[in-house]
Amino acid sequence: MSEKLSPIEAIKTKSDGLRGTLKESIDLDNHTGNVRPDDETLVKFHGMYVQDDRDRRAERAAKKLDKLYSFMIRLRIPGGVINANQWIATHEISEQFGTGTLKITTRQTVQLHGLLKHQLRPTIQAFNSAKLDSIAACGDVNRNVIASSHPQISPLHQQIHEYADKISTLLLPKTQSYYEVFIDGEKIYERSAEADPLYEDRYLPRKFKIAIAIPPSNDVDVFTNDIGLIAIIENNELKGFNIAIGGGLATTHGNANTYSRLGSIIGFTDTEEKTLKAVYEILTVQRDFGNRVDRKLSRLKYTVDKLTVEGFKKELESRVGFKFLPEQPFQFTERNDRFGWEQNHQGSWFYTLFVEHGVVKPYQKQFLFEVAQLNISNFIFSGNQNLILGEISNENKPKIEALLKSHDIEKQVSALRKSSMACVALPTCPLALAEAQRYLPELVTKIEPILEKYGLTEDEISIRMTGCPNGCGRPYVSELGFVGTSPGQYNFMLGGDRFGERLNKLYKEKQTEAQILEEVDRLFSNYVTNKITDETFGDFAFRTIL
Ligand code: SRM
Ligand code: SF4
Repeated sequence: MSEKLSPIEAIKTKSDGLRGTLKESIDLDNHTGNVRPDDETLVKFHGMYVQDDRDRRAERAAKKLDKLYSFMIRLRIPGGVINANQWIATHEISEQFGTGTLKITTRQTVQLHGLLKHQLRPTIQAFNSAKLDSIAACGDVNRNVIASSHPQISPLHQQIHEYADKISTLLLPKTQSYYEVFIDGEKIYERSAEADPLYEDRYLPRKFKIAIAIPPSNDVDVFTNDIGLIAIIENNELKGFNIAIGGGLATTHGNANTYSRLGSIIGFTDTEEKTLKAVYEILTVQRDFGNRVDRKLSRLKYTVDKLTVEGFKKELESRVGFKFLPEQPFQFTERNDRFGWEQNHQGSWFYTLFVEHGVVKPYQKQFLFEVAQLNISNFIFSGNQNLILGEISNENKPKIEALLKSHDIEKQVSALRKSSMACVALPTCPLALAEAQRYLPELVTKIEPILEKYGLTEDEISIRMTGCPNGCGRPYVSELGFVGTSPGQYNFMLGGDRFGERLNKLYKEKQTEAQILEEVDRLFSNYVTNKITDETFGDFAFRTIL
C-alpha cells in the first residue's frame, strides 16, 4: 500500500491554480482576520503568510479574544535590485499599511509585517503599480533567486546578475490567480493559457531555492541552496557555471532523520541554454522524485541523497540530453559585505549600509527615503541583510555624503557585529522557540569586551542566530552559531569556516546567556594562545575541538 500523501498535496491539486477560496476568504469572511485553513497554505504561493503578534497572545487570550491575525508580505526581487521609485513605493506602502517596519531578508528582498486582511489587495495593487510583485516569494515553488550583490566584485556582474531574472521568470508558476485574486478582482483568466508543464497541478514537494555566486564572494552562501550556480570567469569572460545541488539547512529538534547539507557540485555548463535547461530539469526531477509524504524530508537534499548524487546526475543528464562538463576551479575568499564606499570598473560608486539583521531603523528609513527622492542611485539588498546604494556618479556622490552626515548614519560598528546575522523569530514568526533579531544585538554587545580582552576586535568572526532549527539566518554555516531551543536557550554550534564551505557542528546544547559568555571567553582565550598563523576562529575550532 502506498504511503499517505501530506494533506498539503491535496490542497495544491484541488486549488484551481492556487485560487482556492481566497476571494471568499477576503471578501466574505468578515468575522475573522484570518483566511480559511486551506487558503492559509495557498496565500503563501502568492508571497504572504498568516501571522499573529505573539507578544500579545496571552493578553488577548485572557480577554477571550481571537488571535490578532495579520499578514507578512515578502517581495520577489531577483538579484535584490530595485530602483529609487520602487524604494519610495515600498517606503510609502509600509507607512500606509502594516506596522511601518521594513525588514531586509537573508535572501535579498524585503518583508512588510502586520498587514490586515483588508489591506492585502491595496498593498499588492500599490506594489504592482511600482512594478513589484510577491509571486512565488513563498510556497512549494522556486523562490526569489539570489545573486552576489556587490557590483564591484567583477566587471561581469551585470551579465551574471541577469541570470537571476531569467531563472526567476523561467520558473514562475503559469497561473494568473495572483492577478485575479489580488489585482483585477473579478476578471477570470483563460484557464488553457495556465497549463503548467513544470509545476503541473501539484507544484513541487517543497520550497525551492536558487543562488548565483560570483567568486571570490560567497555572500549568497551558495552551497546552502537547492541549486547553487558558481560563475566561472576567465580572462574577463563568463565561461559558464559550476552547478551544485542539494543544499539546505533546516533540521528539526529531536528528528534524527533531518539534517543540514551543503550542495554537491555535479559539473559545469558552458552555455546559457544548457544552464537554464539544467536548472529547469533539476526542478522536474525534484517534482517527480521528491518526498510528498513527509514534509520534513521533502527538500531536494533528501531527494539527492535518496537517488545518490551520481543517480540524480544520471537522471538529470537523460532529461537535459547532454553530459555535464567537469567542475571548473574557483575560490571563495570573502562572504561579508563591503561596507562604505567602493567603485566598480566603470567608476560608478556604491555605498553599503550596515542594517543590523535587516531591521531598517527609523533614522535609516528616513535617510533612505531622502536618498530615493534624489533619484540618483538604485537599491540593492544583500544576502547578509544589508543594503547597497548603487550606480552613483562622481557628481552625485557628495549629495549622498551630505545625507549620510545629516542623518548621522555612519556609526562605529565592531567587526563581529558587521559579521552577524539573525532571523526574525519573535514576535511574528509562529515557529520561533527563542528570540533572534531582537536579542543578538544585545549578545554581541556582551561579547565585544571579551574580543577586546583578547585583541580580536578587528577579527571578522561570523556569528549567526536563529530562533529555531529551521536556519533562516543560516547559523549552520557560521563560526559562532546559536540555534534557539526554548526561551533564553540556544544550541551552540562551532567549527564552520568563514566563507560558507563547511557546516558547523553542535558543540554544547541548550546554553543560557551566562553559559554562552563563559564558553566564548574560554574559546577565544584558547584561540589566541594556540592558533596557527592566520588561522580563522572557525578553522581553529574545527581543528582542535570538534
Ligand atoms: Fe525561513 C519558514 C523567515 C530565509 C528555512 N522563514 C519561515 C517563516 C516564513 C515562518 C513560517 O513558516 O511561518 C519565517 C517568517 C518570519 C517572519 O515573521 O517574518 C521565515 N526565512 C525567513 C527570513 C525572513 C529570515 C530573515 O530574518 O531574513 C528569510 C526570508 C528569505 C526570503 O526572502 O525568501 C528566511 N529560511 C531562510 C533560510 C536562509 C536561506 O534561504 O538562505 C532558510 C534555510 C535554508 C533552507 O531553506 O534550507 C530558511 N524558513 C526555513 C524553513 C525550513 C525549511 C525546511 O527545509 O524545512 C522554514 C519552515 C518551513 O518551511 O516549514 C522557514
Ligand atoms: Fe522563524 Fe525559525 Fe526561521 Fe527564525 S529560523 S524566522 S524562528 S522559522
